[in-house]
Amino acid sequence: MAKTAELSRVCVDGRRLYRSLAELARVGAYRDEATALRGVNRLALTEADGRGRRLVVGWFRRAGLHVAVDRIGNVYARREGAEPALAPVLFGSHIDSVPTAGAFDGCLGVLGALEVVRTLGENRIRTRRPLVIGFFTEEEGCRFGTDMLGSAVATGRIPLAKAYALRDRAGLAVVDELRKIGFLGPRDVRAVRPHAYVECHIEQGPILRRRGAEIGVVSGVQAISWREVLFEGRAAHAGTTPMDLRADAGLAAARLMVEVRRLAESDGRGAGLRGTVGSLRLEPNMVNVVGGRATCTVDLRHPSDARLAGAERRLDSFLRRLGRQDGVGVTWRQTARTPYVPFDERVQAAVARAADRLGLRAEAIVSGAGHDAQEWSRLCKTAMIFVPGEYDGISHNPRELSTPKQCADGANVLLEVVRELAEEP
Ligand code: HGY
Ligand code: MN
Ligand code: MN
Repeated sequence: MAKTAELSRVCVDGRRLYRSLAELARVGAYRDEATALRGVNRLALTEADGRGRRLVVGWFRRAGLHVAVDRIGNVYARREGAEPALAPVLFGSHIDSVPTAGAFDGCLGVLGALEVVRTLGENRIRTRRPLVIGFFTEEEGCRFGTDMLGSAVATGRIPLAKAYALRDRAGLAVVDELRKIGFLGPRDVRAVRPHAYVECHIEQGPILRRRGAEIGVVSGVQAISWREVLFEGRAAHAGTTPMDLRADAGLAAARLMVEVRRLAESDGRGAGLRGTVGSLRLEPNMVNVVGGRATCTVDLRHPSDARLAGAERRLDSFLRRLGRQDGVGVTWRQTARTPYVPFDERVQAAVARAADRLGLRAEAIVSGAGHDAQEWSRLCKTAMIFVPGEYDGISHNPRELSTPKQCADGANVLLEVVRELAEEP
């Protein structure tokens, strides 16, 4: 791999990067009652996501990039290389968000990439390979039920037709929502075959900050399992129905929530099993009616595929027992499932070297969160750059915060790694 030590050293404009993060965070901004902070809600393919997309596409065009949109709404912005026929270096992330987001999740990777391109342009640096910035549809997965959707379609894990048919809780389909915001693009979803992929992202956890590390060299992404569980009991009068005559779907859901926590805690502390029941809908959800139906989601994660599979089996048998115990119907379906994904050693080494050249303390880390990078690693050599966050790296919460230095450090490492990859034959 060509060493950028021979290449002229340039650095990003950290203030401009931070300003662009703040400006994008104003799209979909809301006042968060729980934290009294300004949060971000740009759920995938909503009107706010459409506005955020248009803002960033405008910045891509003003930076001289050629923008293309594919049929699942992924956006690619190309900077030509000295040898246009060579496969490009792809770098980016996502700008869709959970409903209680901060300003950095995903956006740092996309706007950090834009900052890299702006910096190369200002310094009249032409890379050998073309560079392509990407942002991908529905990375979060929380509106249409499966994560990294756009990247999974672009890399062949999820068929386009299946993605189009996914519906949100209101029954709105992906394809219609893409059309509604004007991002049902013409480009074939498999058109981009990168030479390599790099993603800069906030860690979204406490590890780097607690260890005093400035850069995370991400070795891989832990395995993820999402399922939706439906409990079907019997709605009944809260006052007249004796306790032994109830088929209470809400009670069953509560027992599931406690069991998921018990499963995770019994797996031992540290990098073990993580289990979350993040969404729970009770019907008819009325003060004087026993819950007739309860729909909830279970998110299980583990760095070990075998240990995650074991946890899934234990959960399956618990659900079967629960149905008999509470006299409710129990059905469930898998909505997302990805194995542990290791990243490419060579690209990880380039991240570590770049951090070293920049005098930044780097540590190896496994990602607890899912990322677009894990999908692109199916097609090309891939790795990620993490930056630490304040307040124990809290994320999916408006309190999410990485400092201007932390963001600039990540973007400078991204600049170094992308240049190195882009000089490869
Ligand atoms: O759920 C995740 O790990 C990511 O935020 N999509
Ligand atoms: Mn993210
Ligand atoms: Mn996220």
